[in-house]
Amino acid sequence: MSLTRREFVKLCTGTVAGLGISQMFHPALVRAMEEAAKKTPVIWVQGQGCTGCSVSLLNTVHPSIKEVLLNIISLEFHPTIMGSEGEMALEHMYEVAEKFAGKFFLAVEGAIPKAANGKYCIVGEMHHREITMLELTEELGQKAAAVLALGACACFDAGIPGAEGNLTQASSVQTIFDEKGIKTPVVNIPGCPPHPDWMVGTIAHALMHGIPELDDNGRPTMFYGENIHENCPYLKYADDGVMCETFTQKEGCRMELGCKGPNANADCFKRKWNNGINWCVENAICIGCVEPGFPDEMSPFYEGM
Ligand code: FSX
Ligand code: SF4
Ligand code: SF4
Repeated sequence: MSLTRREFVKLCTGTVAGLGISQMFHPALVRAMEEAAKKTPVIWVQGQGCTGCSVSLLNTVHPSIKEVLLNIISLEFHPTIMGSEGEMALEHMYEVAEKFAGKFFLAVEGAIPKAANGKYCIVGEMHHREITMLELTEELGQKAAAVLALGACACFDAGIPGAEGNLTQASSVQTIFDEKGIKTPVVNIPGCPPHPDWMVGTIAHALMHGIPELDDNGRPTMFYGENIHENCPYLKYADDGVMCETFTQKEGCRMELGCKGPNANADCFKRKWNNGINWCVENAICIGCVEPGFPDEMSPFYEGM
């Protein structure tokens, strides 16, 4: 079966009658994703990151990670969760990239260091030759149908590895592509880490309908199209000038504690995290992890304490 884009967006945003946000991946959508995934492999590579993006993916609840890995994503390579390793795994990855050239999706987690010819991030070794994240990104990136840049580190200014100092010249996927003239489309899925739904949902959309609508920062508008402050449950306190002095205070806006919600665009306020249980602003503040310039331009994270 297939869903129209409109139906998919309805399912993703939970606007179908009777479908709550936490149940955003409706069984019909899961079946459609299973069909689409049979044709399109995903290769997932990791550069400079903390593996938090992968850990976040493993926290997906609707659908479960078991469903995602066994039925939805034809994941042919993933350094953290695959059973294979070493040259055998790399050979398989290159074979898939060759066989499905122009058709597979490349997921890039983490930044790509350019300094020292990429030697700060070695992803493996083949025939006694070290393979850098830089060359892997260029080689596979040229062959992919599209690249999903996962996490703040793979997007914009390369997140935490790209923060002030940046001795390794950590760079995002789009930066590398611009410098090398690689035209493969890049979808940015920022966040440190990104919400599992943002990753699974974007991959599902790419598999079924192609690249989703993107904003000026290359992010899917279906997940990053709304401002956190404008939709925050604490907005009424902000408007009334009622400010929190501590994180434990239940009533009051967190702006004076450093909240970056006014500068952040993502649907955390309604999607929430940890299977819809809570989100950053409820217990702390938004640090603007989905925006270009994170973390330097969002620092200091905490204020007034
Ligand atoms: Fe970066 Fe991914 Fe931040 Fe970590 O690996 S987006 S450091 S939470 O998770 O790349
Ligand atoms: Fe805006 Fe943050 Fe205050 Fe919410 S807590 S109203 S996002 S400044
Ligand atoms: Fe990132 Fe802010 Fe969303 Fe938390 S609330 S995940 S810091 S954008």
